[in-house]
Amino acid sequence: MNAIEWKGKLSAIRDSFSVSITKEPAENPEALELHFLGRKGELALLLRDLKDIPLEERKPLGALGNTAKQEMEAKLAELKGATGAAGPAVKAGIDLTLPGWPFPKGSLHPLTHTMNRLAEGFLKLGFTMADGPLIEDDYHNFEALNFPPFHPARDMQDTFYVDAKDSGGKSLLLRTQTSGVQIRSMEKQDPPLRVFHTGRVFRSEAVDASHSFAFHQIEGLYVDKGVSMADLKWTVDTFIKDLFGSAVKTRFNPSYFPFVEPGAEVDMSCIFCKSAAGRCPVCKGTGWLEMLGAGVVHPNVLKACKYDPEKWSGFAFGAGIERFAMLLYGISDMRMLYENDLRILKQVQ
Ligand code: 2NM
Repeated sequence: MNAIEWKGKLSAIRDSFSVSITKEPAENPEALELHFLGRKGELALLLRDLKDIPLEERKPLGALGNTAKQEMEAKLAELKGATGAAGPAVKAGIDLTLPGWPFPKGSLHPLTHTMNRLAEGFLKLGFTMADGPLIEDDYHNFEALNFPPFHPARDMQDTFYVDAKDSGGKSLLLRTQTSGVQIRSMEKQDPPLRVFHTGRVFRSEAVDASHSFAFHQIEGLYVDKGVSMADLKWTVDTFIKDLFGSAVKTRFNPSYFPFVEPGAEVDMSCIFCKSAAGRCPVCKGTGWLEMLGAGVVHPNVLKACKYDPEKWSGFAFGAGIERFAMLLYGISDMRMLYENDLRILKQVQ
């Protein structure tokens, strides 16, 4: 082979390479590299043929060969980069240049988590989940619950009244407690009955670290033959131990709610200080946290729902969900639950 023939072969290889790398669909760059630049590739074989060419002509031909090799290497690198970053995958609708795992995903609000956990506890105890309206009439929010008009206990539950033209003369309001759901359950269903409800309630309150004009409650009701305060105590104690651990104790103090008699406030032993003494900021050193209100359903409430109080009896309980959420997730100010600060929300997944 002489120098002219060698140059002709080099240019044929370059042409063939140019055609190969612009083909549609693109050829595999690794296969092209092997074919043209590999140890037994077309260019390597041609460079080996240089040994037959007289020494004085060999040098410039060698330089031409090297330049061709560098150009081909650069083109192949370009092709590899293109298929790697935005090649067929982008055509398929997947952008591989986007950041990968961990992909940011939403999570349930701490209050929703808490409501789910409370619901789980009562579903396990055989209670059924019930639902009802946020805008209630005066009857289901107050009257059926043994709050007659002008009863002083209504003062503690001042609320927002709704001026509705088509309410049929009923006074409508944003419910101050979820008890209306229990009343509606009794209206719909004959005893025995075991229901609970979690949801939002409203009161005309000034907002601070432990008060809000809109908050959440869980309430439950069990009516059957011979249901007593003892059943209430076992149910509440079992529920609290399920949620906070079996080491937690509960205690009942007498209290007043118009819809129960007798009525009680239920405390649980403080889960932060673990003793009655000391300066625990959560229980203020008392060793106890007030968690629920409860009692044996007042005969007037049963009568309002056409349940015969001589035949049936029941217990009911109610609690603020924010309190549970704050204790379960270590949140010290209730407002943190409403401000939608992702730094707070993301801590509960
Ligand atoms: C509480 C405390 C005590 C309660 C009573 C009823 C009903 F409808 F059966 F009468 N529902 N919820 C109740 C009882 C609620 O919340 C502090």
